[in-house]
Amino acid sequence: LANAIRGRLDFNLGTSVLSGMGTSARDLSEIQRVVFLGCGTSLHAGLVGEYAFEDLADIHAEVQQAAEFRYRNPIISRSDLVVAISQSGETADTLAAVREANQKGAFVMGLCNVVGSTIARETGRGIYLHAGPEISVASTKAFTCQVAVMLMMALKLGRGRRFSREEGLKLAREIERIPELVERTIQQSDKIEKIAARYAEHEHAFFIGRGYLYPVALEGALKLKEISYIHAEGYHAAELKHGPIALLQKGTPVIALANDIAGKDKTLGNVEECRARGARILGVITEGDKEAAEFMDDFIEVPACHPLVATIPTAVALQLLSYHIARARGCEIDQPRNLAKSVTV
Ligand code: F1P
Repeated sequence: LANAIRGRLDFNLGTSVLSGMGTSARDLSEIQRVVFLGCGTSLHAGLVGEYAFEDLADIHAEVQQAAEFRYRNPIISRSDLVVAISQSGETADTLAAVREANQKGAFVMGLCNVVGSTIARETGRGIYLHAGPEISVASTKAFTCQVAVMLMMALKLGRGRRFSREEGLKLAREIERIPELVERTIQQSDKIEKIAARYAEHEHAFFIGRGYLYPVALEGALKLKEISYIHAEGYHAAELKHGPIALLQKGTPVIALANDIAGKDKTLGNVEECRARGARILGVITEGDKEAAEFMDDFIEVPACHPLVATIPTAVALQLLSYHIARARGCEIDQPRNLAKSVTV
């Protein structure tokens, strides 16, 4: 993670991240829309990218499922920046989408971890994450690095659009804190292990979040499914009552991402609705937030930080939760059944 951040936060010259993209600010000034593409964890990272680009860079951004790209007739033009996100750089659906976007003349770049991978080569320009080798099948540090790099890109492109240089520097300093925030979250591993033991026997779980934490809720559910084989679904907190709430019964685990950021009160309201149906609530909250802690049966604290940056320690807390639940269930964590590191067909 520190590698992904290092050397890219040069805000005075406006070059570091852009030079990593193999392009110039002038090329990018023509861009009208940013389309993020990915599968699985990379798709969830793309959703954070969408929020960050709109919020920080004031550019129309959207995430599209790479898996569906070739089965529709997606509208992509020369004024689109297409960002293909892939840890392995070999995922077949993402690669097919890259080829189609290339054909349509879009400005296509890759966000890959594996140097020299097919997507990295076929995009021609892009950023390597330098997240180190992902030993386990389920993507973990690639997600946090993808998010960190996209925050930096959004910050770079947004300077002078949405915020002043001073505000940009403030957020840059927050991004620089990410390794420390993650370290502090990892230090809670023993506490998370004890909490995990209370959730390891269940066969279903729901993850809820809103705003920047919505994609993290999706990713938390995916990690739990992948490595512990618990049926887990991530929902926007407000979507729960549009159907899924019917599934809640006494003891059903609901993991509520209720960090102290915009929308927290609404999420706490949703927690109350779940509690009224007998759900057991595990909250992820901001360190020292006594008000939020009151709503929870159990809680994991993550350090206070900028809402965009909070996505990263929160994701790490959920990765640790899945890890400990999977261990308690005796699952093979690094090589989960039925999963391949890169899905090349
Ligand atoms: C996409 C992905 C991973 C997942 C698993 C299967 O990979 O869905 O997110 O954890 O490894 O593939 P990639 O395109 O990011 O390499």
